Amino acid sequence: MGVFHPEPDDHVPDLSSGQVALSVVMVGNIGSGDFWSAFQGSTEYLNAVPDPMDSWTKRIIEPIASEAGGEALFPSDGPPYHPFQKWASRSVSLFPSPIGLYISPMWGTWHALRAAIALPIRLELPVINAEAVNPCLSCIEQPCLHSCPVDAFDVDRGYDYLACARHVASSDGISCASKGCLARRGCPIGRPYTLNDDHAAFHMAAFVNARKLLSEI
Ligand code: B12
Ligand code: SF4
Ligand code: SF4
Repeated sequence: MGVFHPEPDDHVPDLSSGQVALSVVMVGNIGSGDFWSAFQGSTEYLNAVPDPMDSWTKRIIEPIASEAGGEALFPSDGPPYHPFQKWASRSVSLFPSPIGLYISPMWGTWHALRAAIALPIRLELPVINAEAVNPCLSCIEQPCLHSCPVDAFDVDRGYDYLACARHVASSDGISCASKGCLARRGCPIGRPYTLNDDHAAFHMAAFVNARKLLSEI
């Protein structure tokens, strides 16, 4: 997705060799497209191993990172988790939205972050669009905040993920479970990049089945 040069408040760890990370390459997917079809062909998906997308990503990215003399970090490493959304916004035009997800003026919230490759060399940075602005600033109606059937988003309280998970797991939550979050789908930005139904349902099932969450809902 992009590259950035870490500053101390990015909290990028040193490599295990002790070298300082001078560049970080962010790896992610936008929408479903080739990413989803490639994943569906992976042994991890076909054999239904636990956390198949994370396992597949690690198998593919780790050798690429080490061949480049670097080290791969993953969004699921933790807790504590690495601040992947902040890292991504340092490398490409992404902005916080009122529903916690980061948004691009081009593809809306329809990206996911898969890995970060920390390198001990200073890469030249690609040009990013410095004129890009957060689309939420000119979004008067903010449909994302009014589309959730259980009002899981509250500007003061934040995101009530338990209320969300209960709804998604219930018979009333079929739309969210099979096509993805209604609040996310309510956003007018980047609609052509909306996840396809299989892909959306895969992530919603993973969210509802998250081991820790299961004990709470
Ligand atoms: C923990 C976590 C969750 C927890 C959130 C717990 C909470 N307190 O709210 C749970 C399991 C509920 C969750 C759910 C989802 N998450 Co999440 N999550 C993470 C994770 C692993 C760590 C976040 C963190 O602690 N960051 C570090 C701290 C320092 O930063 P922070 O800004 O304070 O982090 C807060 C927010 O990130 C927030 N958060 C995390 N996910 C979500 C989702 C929503 C909708 C909201 C409002 C807030 C939120 O919770 C964090 C702690 O308060 C990140 C990956 C990563 N390493 O960043 C993904 C991540 C933020 N999640 C992501 C996504 C897409 C989702 C889902 C939408 C997945 C799905 N099903 O499709 C769901 C939401 C369900 C829905 N309504 O659709 C993406 C966001 C991409 C983007 N466009 O910004 C990330 C970056 C993962 C990825 N691989 O790309 N998530
Ligand atoms: S609906 Fe409007 S406020 Fe909400 S995420 Fe989309 S652009 Fe931002
Ligand atoms: S998945 Fe459904 S219940 Fe959860 S926040 Fe989105 S719209 Fe609300």
